[in-house]
Parts: sequence; structure tokens; C-alpha cells
Amino acid sequence: MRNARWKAASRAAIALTGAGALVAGMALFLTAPAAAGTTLGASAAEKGRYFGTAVAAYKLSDSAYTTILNREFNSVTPENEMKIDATEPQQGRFSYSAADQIVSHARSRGMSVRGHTLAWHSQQPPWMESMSGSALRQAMLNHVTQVATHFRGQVVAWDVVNEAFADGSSGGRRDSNLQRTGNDWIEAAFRAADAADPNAKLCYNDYNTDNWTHAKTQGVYNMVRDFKARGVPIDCVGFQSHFNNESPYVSNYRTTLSSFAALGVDVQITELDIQGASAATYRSVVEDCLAVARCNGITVWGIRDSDSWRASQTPLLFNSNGSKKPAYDAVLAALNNGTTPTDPPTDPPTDPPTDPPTTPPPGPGGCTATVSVNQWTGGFVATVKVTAGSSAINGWTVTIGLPSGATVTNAWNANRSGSSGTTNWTNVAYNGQVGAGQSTEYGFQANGTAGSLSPTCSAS
Ligand code: G2I
Repeated sequence: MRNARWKAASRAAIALTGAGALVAGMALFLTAPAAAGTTLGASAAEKGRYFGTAVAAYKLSDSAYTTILNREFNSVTPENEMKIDATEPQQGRFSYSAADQIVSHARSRGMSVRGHTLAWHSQQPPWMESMSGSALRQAMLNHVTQVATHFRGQVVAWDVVNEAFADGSSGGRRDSNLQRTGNDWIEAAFRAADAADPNAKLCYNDYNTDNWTHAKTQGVYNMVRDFKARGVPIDCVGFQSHFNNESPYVSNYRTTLSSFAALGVDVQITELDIQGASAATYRSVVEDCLAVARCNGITVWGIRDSDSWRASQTPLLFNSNGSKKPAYDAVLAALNNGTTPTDPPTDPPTDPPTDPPTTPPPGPGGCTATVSVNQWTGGFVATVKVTAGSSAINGWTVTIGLPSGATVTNAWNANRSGSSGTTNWTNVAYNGQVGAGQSTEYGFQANGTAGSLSPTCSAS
């Protein structure tokens, strides 16, 4: 049953990818480049992905919070409201109001919902914590059935089982009351979820499974391979991706994502946060996901740093005051480029027109450039908007004088000469042609203080 659904879902994904490739290809041949997305959700959607966040129900009355939520994200995961202690605080008495509030907020705004989580050793209500054996097995399966049934049709993907593997070198299961009901408890939970909501994608979700060489990663991989071989209904694997000094991002992360995907499951980054919010690391994570066709979405674990379970590590994309951090700009740029910044798009048009458009002569209208700066202590990101005048242009050069002490460290969507003092920026292959009155954007990150920048633009 799940196989048939799975094929239909895959077909839809392929159709979407095909349309995306066509649009990306067309951009090369139009006078104006396709507008890059200006929010995380819109930009991810252009790549056939979602960009989500964990949401706490009690924050939905905070307008600063919902302004960012509604503007930037197209997927939500209830941070605590769907957990066992929240949904079944007393055995057989289910409580959905906080979770329903989040689901309704999301769905009324076109955002999808990830369900988190049906079966977990942690955040069990006291009645469940004290259970064991077949009574616990039955109670767990009933919980999965009841909750998945309540949210049927409203949750696109469920973290059916969360964090069932042990840390360290064993590569085996974590000890817990659920594990002690028998090693097959995980597949039993998946089968119950499948019966209750046949259309939801069913995921296994865990942390410290990012490094391909780690025993825990291999343990989960072997379980998923076994489930696929035996027809246990699993559709996806969630990588929480809480990166910090003890558990840092590693360059083999992309290998991990692609290796799991090769088993025939979707992969999703489900709880992303990065200690210190390095823009470069955030960018790498996004690029890794985009490089894997079955990595179909990214969720960050909170909106502002003050919303984070690890607030002191300032690991998120927005400052506590709601302003965008450099990591935000890096994520957005990575989503828009779809590959390493400054590289050309990887999706060549599959059917190039037989008569490529002839290059129009340079027009008399020239171009103008404006810059917006996101400054923080010790550095800034500048977003430069190049606008063609009364005629289409075929290329552009922007000159920006940087104040002393300001040094460019990183750039996207433009070629650069000079990293301090006078800097010159020219279009890359895919954003030189700009229609009359149309715009394109590039950006750079720099150390130091921007002050007031006055870019000039010349067209060719
Ligand atoms: O621990 C980080 C995450 C790891 N992966 C699974 C996620 O479900 C988990 O989320 C966190 C939430 O972000 C926290 O908000 O899970 C914690 C509990 O394991 C959540 O913390 C709890 C506190 O422990 C409770 O005291 C508090 O009542 O949040 C509750 C609601 O604010």
C-alpha cells in the first residue's frame, strides 16, 4: 500500500524537479534573470524544497515572532506540543489544543506541518515512564494510532520514532523502557503509524547521525536498509543536525545524506542549529541538502536566538531582536544559487533553443546600483541591487569604495576584483543580461564597518 503511494509521491517530486530545471534553464535565455526568492520559504520552494522552523504555541501571540514566521517559513514543526507528555498527559486522555493551534496557524497560511514525535524515550508522561513490557508496548502503539489518526491529512511527515540509537561507539540501540519491550518496537510503531495515516511520510529522526564515519550513523543506516529490505513502511530519515563544538558540522555530511537517500528514503534536516551560527557552516549545510535530490527540506530549531533551546549559543538565523543575521543571508544566498556562491547554476537547460537569442547591442540607458547593509559588530553583509536603465544591458560593473578596515571575505552572484579600498564587481554568466528597468542582486560579506557605501554602475 505504502509502495503505491510512494511511487505516486516520487512521480510528483520528479515532475516538480523537472519544472524547476526548466525554469532555471529559461532564466539563461531571458533578458531579465528569474527573480531570486527573497524569503527562506520562497527560495527553498524554487528548489522544490521547504524551509521550516520549530514553533512554540505560546509564542503565537507574539507579533514580532509571527511576523517572521509568516514571512519566512513554509513548514513548521511543533517544538513540544505533539510530544507524548503533551498529547496524552493521562493514559487514554488526549490533549491536542496546543498542537491544533500550531497546525491551524500553519495550514491557514499554506505552511506544511511536520509531526514531532510519536514514540520517544524522553518526555513521556509519568504514567508511561512507569510502564514496561507488553502493557507499555500496547500503550505506545495506542498512542501512535490515536495521535496519527487525530492529525491524519494535516501532517505531511511524522517523526514516528525519535532518538532510539545510543551515542558512542556501539552503533546499537539506546536502552529505554521502549527498547526493553523488544527490538521490534520501532517497526511496530511504523506499522501502526502507517495504518493510522497512510498518506503521511513516516520518518526515523535522530541526532549525532551527521558524521558518516560514526557508529551511530552506521547503526541507523543499517536499520533503515533492513527496513527497506523487509518492507517496513519507512519513507524518510530526519537528521536533527544540532551542530556545536562537541558535535561539529563535518564535510562528509553530504555523503551521509546521499548514502541514506540511496536506500530509497527522503532525507530531511529536521532541527538545524549551529553554535555561533557561522554563516559559512549554514551555507554548507544548505548546499549539502541541495546537492542531494531526495533532501527535500530543512527545518531550523527556532526562529530567533532567544527562541532556541540553546539560546546562549546564539545558533539561529535571527537575532533576539528579530533582525537577520549573516547566517540568514548565507542561507538565502545558498538557496538562491543552488550551488556554491559565485558558481554558475548547475542545471543547464535540457532543451536549449535551436536559435539562441542574439545579443542585443548595448543600450544607452546604463545602470544604477544601490546597496543595503546588514551590519553587526565587526562585520557586515552588503546586498547590491543592479538596475538597468531605459534599455536592456548585457553586462555590468559596479564599483564600491570600502572604508579603511573593511575587507571582503566572501561574495556571491558576482565576480570581484579587490577586497579592500576600491572594489570592482562584474556580473557572472547568468546575471549579466538585465531587461530595461529590471534588477538583479549580488552580495558580499566583509569584516569591519561598512559606513555609508556609494556604489556606481556602468553597463555594457
Ligand atoms: O533537545 C533539543 C531537541 C532534541 N531533539 C528532539 C527535540 O524534541 C528536542 O527539543 C527540545 C525542545 O526544544 C525543548 O523546548 O526538547 C526539550 C525536551 O527534551 C524541550 O525542553 C522542554 C523543557 O525540558 C521543559 O522543562 C519545558 O517544559 O521544554 C518544555 C516546554 O518549554
